[in-house]
This record gives sequence, structure tokens and C-alpha cells, in this order.
Amino acid sequence: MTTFNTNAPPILFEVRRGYAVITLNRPKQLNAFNTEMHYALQNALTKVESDDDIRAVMITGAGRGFCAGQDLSDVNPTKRQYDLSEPITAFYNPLIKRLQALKKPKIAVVNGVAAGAGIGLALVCDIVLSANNAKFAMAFGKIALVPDSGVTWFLVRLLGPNKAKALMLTNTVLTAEEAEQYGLVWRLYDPMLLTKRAEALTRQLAYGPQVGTRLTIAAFDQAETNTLDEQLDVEAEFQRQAGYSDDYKEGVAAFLEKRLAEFYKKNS
Ligand code: T3D
Repeated sequence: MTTFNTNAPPILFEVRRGYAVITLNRPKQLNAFNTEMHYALQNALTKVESDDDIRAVMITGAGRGFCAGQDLSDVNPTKRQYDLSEPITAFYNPLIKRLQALKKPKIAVVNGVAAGAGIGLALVCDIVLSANNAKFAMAFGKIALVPDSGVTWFLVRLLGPNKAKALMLTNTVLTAEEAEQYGLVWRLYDPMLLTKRAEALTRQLAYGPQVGTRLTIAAFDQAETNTLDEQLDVEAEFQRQAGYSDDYKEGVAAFLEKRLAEFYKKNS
């Protein structure tokens, strides 16, 4: 039988060379969100945003789940009813907006089931890796709620309106393979290999060019709503900024000198 440490912190936060790892740490509840976990995640994100040595971030879950959305035992409506827009506007919306605004590469490492707001947490990341035995449970409809945490926004863009609605209205639980086919996931890995592969990818992004990477993320974010004319202007402006970066000088010098570019030199 698995035993769980009830005094464990709701988030584990580790800074490694060039990147941070955030681990949602309520494994008994499949890392469902409660208020403490929201606050701890906010604190972790403050560190990620403010520390220039953190150039990328991995978000994953402890135990057999990634994140099961809201902790339902915390909000049990049979005991007490309240305005559900409050936790959404106080916690979930700021979390998704903050992650969307963070232009350092964010890698969701879906180690097990993701449900409800846990799917929004994964989809707001720039790259989603998943264990090939993970599941993506839409969940909201099953408890008579509507999708939140940006899930309607992400799914309609990934799948188109009809497929997105069908998925949600039927409370479908996607397998990892289906999630990959639908574009929710970038790569699937054997669970034994997932962490190593995710760390390697996160390091690759952390040690890559920073200005260009951040502007690339921002450019794709703006492409969601821009016209082609507007987007061409964005690309020109971002290219102007990237062209003044030391990383660009290093990238071109390395090419001409037939060597590997070194964009990350800390402690080396
Ligand atoms: O309320 C607001 O603030 C509004 C915001 C809403 C945002 C949302 O996220 S709404 C959606 C909330 N989430 C869900 O409805 C998901 C509920 N969970 C499930 O449907 C299933 O647990 C899963 C599909 C995620 C996994 O199924 P399975 O069969 O692999 O695991 P299980 O046996 O159901 O769960 C394992 C344990 O985790 C179990 O506890 P136990 O019996 O071993 O002590 C279960 O109660 C617990 N657990 C799973 N999800 C939650 C949870 N505990 C609290 N809250 C959960 N969301």
C-alpha cells in the first residue's frame, strides 16, 4: 500500500543549472489543486519570473498523476455552496494568464492522468510531453461544470469547434496516443524514460539562445489573433530585436567557425 506524507509541501521547487523544476506534490489527490497548492505555485512562479539564471521551467506531478484539477473534497458543494467564479478569478485565471505571459520556455511533463484544470495547466505550456500511459480526462461535464482554465480556448484552436465540443460534451477520457494525435501533446515517452527526456529537452532550451527563444514564443502567441499583415510586422520587429542580441552574434560566429554555439556560459 502506498503511504503519503501529509506534511509534505504542496509544491516541490528545484533550481538546477539553467532551469527550474516545479513538481505538484499532492500525490494522494492526484495533485488536485487546493488553496495551499495555488499559493505555493504562485511563489514558485515568482522565482521563475525573477531569476535570470532560470531560463526554462518544467512542470510535472508527483506520484501517478499530473494534476486532477480542483480538489473536489475542498469545495464539497453538498456542505456549502458559493460563487465558483471566485476561485476562477482569484486563482485559475491568474495562473493561466501568468504562465501565458511567461516567455521562458515552459515544458509540461504529463507523468500521469490530467483532468479538468490540470489539462489547462498542461496546454498553456509551450511544449507538452507525456507518458504513453497518461490519460487526459475532460472531467468538467461529469461534475456538471463548464471547462475553465483556458481549456475551451486551447481546445478550439487545437481541434476546431466541433471536435472540441464533442470531446467535452461526451466527457471523453483521451489516451496519451489520442492526445498526441489531436495535437495536445508534442511527444510521448515510456514512463521510465519520460523524466530523462524531459530534462534533456529543458536543458536544451535553457542552454539555447534566450532573446530569440522568448521572442519566438511571443510571436506565436500573437499569431493566434493577428492578421497576416499584423503578424508580418510583429516578425519584423522581433527580428530587429533578435538581431541586436549577443546570442545572434554568437550563433553566426559559431556557424562561420564551424563550431557549436555557446549561448550559456554560467559557471563554465
Ligand atoms: O471548484 C472550483 O474551484 C472551480 C474550478 C474548477 C476547475 C476544475 O478542475 S473542475 C474539475 C475537477 N476535477 C475532476 O472532476 C476530476 C476528478 N477525478 C477524476 O475524475 C478521476 O479521479 C481521474 C480521472 C482524475 C483519475 O481516475 P483514477 O481512476 O485514475 O483515480 P481515482 O481512483 O478516481 O482517484 C485516485 C485518488 O485521487 C482518489 O482518492 P482515494 O480514494 O484513493 O483516497 C480520488 O478521490 C483522488 N482524486 C482524484 N481527483 C481528485 C481527487 N481528490 C480530490 N479532488 C480531485 N479532483
